[in-house]
Amino acid sequence: MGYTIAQKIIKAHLLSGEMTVGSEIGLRIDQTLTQDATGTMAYLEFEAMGVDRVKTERSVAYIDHNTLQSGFENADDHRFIQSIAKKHGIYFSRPGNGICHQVHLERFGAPGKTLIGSDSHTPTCGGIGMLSFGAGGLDVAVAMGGGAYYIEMPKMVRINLTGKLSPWVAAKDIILEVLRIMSVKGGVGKIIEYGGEGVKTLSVPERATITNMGAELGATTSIFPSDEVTYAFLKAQGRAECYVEVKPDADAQYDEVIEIDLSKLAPMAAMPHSPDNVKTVEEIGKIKVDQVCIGSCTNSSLMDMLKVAAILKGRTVCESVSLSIAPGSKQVLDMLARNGALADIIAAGARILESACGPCIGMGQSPNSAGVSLRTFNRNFEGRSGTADAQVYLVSPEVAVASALTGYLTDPRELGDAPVINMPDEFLVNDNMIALPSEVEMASDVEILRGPNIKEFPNSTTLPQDISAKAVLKVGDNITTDHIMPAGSKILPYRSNIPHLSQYCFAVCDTQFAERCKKEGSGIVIGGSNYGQGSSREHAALVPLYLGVKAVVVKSFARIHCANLINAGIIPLTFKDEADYEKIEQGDSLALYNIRDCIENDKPIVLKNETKGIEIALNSDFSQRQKDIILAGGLLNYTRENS
Ligand code: MIC
Ligand code: SF4
Repeated sequence: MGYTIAQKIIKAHLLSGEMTVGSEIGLRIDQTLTQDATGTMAYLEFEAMGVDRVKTERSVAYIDHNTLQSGFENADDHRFIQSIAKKHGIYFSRPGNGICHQVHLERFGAPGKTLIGSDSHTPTCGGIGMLSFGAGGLDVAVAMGGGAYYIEMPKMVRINLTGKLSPWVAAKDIILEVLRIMSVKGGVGKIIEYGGEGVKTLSVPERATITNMGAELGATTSIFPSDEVTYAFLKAQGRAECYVEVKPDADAQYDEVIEIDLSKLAPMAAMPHSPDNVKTVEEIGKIKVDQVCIGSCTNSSLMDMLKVAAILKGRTVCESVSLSIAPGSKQVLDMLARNGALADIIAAGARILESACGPCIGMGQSPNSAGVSLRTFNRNFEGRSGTADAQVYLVSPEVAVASALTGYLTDPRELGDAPVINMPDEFLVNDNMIALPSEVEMASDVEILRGPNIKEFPNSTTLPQDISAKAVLKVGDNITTDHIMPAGSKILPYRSNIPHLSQYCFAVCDTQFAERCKKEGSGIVIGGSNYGQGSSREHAALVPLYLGVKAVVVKSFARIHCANLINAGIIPLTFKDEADYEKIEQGDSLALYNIRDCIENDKPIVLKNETKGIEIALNSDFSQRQKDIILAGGLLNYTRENS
């Protein structure tokens, strides 16, 4: 039997386990990336592991999330990360150089290699045939130290692309169609591979838009084959030497096959408040728009920006719309500036933002009250924009810019002929904003610069025999990490200060949550299906740990969050019978007796609801490694015990 692309790369990087679906495998990781909002914590964890020099082929620390700097906190954290990078052999992408995924695709990603990043959109590099995963900061720290990255061997899904996109229909519409078909939990436990005749019609940035938003499917990762289009992109980046061909065997077996005829797609939008709430622009109709934001790691490539500039040229943004544009990297911005496209964007009245995440993570540009915001981003979770009652729609750059001109949601096909944009033969390569690490022999001279914002991360203790705690919170399905640990301009600066962050934990669902946990001293959280979808932020586990959460009992988990809970020493448990979710109310007294023994010796786990006098059966299908981590009280304790 032949192999899929992902299976081939996994096989070449397999350190432990067997490639049978559902069993745990350990992978050798060639490259890592961090961004600043998860990076401070990842590097504190890396320090705690006591490794002198990273053991990967390439590790890069990016500064792209916390660039608002409304106080000293972010600038201090940047200096901390820069000094750590210098000392430990990590490349440092300085603030202003761009969004991690865009820059990594341009400058470092390589087909056939593995990458993990402390950001859920790390699969962007799947656009060039790199097997890339979003992970918690601690997993990235372990990989930097030369350790394996563990996942459950996923199922393989093939999305067969046929035909060619019509004018004004974009790569964004392809992934919105996939989201419409599969939903935000349809990708859990799966790797999505794109194939078919339609692939060669898509440029690398278009492929990267698609793999980027595989994160919204809950997929383990997404990947395209590498081909002559990939080669041309890498060559244009001056990196032809890292090209290798990766493609599936002709007889590769897939667990699921989905067919998409590109020529049948129309411009689409994901409506509030979920990326899978997808309809065509025509179906949604002409709603009035207040704000349009173009950028983010999904749609900020040179190609996207040139398209936007060509459409804006000689026109003016509608009087009632605020249009902001954030080119994804310094390379993109520099090239736009040099070829005059930036002037066209400015002349039309767009507000130019720094090459960073910006409004995507609520760092500025919050919409007006109940405002309708069209964004080329990847997430439209409630409140993420910073305005609680904003209505955020996810759209292609074409729909975004057409709507910015008219003032209402517009099918760009109304604008006449679509601009034709070709990929450049050569990108402007200038890596002067990537600071190199110190030479090994000079490393001991590098001083680590720690600001007062950096506090210790919470320590967990070994798992006790019994846990008795109240159900401190009961929530429904599809709870995102933005619910558990919100971001935005007021909170993000404190990513290295868990005590400060803790007051905002679950505030979107229940403003009393943190206080209640503190009063109780411990707690168990009850949730529905796809709990913890969205970002990779391990703060969504570390902060509940700090607040005394001992276990989370839900219908099902999103992959990265589940791993983060285990790493933090919080037990992730699922109902054997989902209907039992109804048998627990917030405030009930719960107990997990003999939990240590049950986990250690594979005995059935029972949750006792002492308030209602009933017992509820829970699943415990942990790997031996996961069991050992939970028993040790988290991955750091486990690593200390085993080193
Ligand atoms: C996001 O898009 O939600 C983020 C902010 O990039 C997160 C990482 C974080 O919370 O720092 C992600 O996607 O992992
Ligand atoms: Fe940054 Fe938004 Fe991409 Fe997250 S999704 S990495 S916040 S641009």
